[in-house]
Amino acid sequence: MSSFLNRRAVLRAALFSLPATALLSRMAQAQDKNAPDTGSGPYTLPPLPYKTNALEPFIDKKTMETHHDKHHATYVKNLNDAVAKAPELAAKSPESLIMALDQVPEAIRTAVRNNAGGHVNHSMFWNLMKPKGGGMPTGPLADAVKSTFGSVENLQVAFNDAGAKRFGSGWVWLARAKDGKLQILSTPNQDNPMMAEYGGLYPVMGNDVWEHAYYLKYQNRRADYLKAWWNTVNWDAVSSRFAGRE
Ligand code: MN3
Repeated sequence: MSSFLNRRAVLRAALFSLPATALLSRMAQAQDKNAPDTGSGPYTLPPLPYKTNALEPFIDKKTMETHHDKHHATYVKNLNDAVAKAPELAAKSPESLIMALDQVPEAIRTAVRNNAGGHVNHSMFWNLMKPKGGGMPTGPLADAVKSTFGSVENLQVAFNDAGAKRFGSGWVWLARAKDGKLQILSTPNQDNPMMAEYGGLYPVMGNDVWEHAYYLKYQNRRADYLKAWWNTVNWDAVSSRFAGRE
C-alpha cells in the first residue's frame, strides 16, 4: 500500500511540477503534427502566396496541400539533411548550389541536385500562379514572345507539347538565353535550366509535369492539365522574371 501511495505521490508531483510553458508547447506540437516537416538546417519552406483552394477549379485544394506541404517540404528537408554532411555549403543559396553542382562534394551531389533543384523549382512555381490568373502577357515579354514564337498561342502550343512529351517526371520551361532570346525546353526530374549542362539558361516560367502536380484531378490526362494550367498563370510574375527582377 505504501509503495502504491508513493508511486501516486511521485506521479502527482511530476504532473504538477511540469512547467505550464512546457505543457503548452507539447499541446502546440500535438496540434501542429500536420505542419510541413522540413527538418533542421538553413533552408526553409516558403509559404504559399495564396490559399490552397485559390487555384480551383484548375488545380484542386488537395493537390496544392500535398504538393506544397509534403512534396516541397520533403525537398527542403532532404536538402537540409544533405548539407548537414557538408556544412561549408550551408551559406549558399539553393540557386547557387544548382548552378555549380561540380563544387558540391560527390557524396551528396545527387541529393543536392534533386533536392535543391526541387526547392528552387517549386519556390518559383508557386509565385508563377495566382487566383484569377491567365489572360495575356504585356510589355517587353509580349514583344519577345511574338518575335520568337509568332504569338502567345504558338508559345502555349509548343510549351504544352514539350510538357506532354516529357517521359516520366520533369518540368517544361520557357527560358531566356544569355543573348536574351527565349526558348522552350523540358528537363527530367528536378533539373533546372540554370544547371550548367543546359548552357546557363534562365527560367522565365516553368510548369511541373510530375504526376504529383495533377494526378488527383486529371489522372493520366497530362495534356488537359497543361491546357488548364494557363488559367492560373501570373503574367506579372513571369514578366518580372523575364526582366531579370524575379
Ligand atoms: Mn512538384
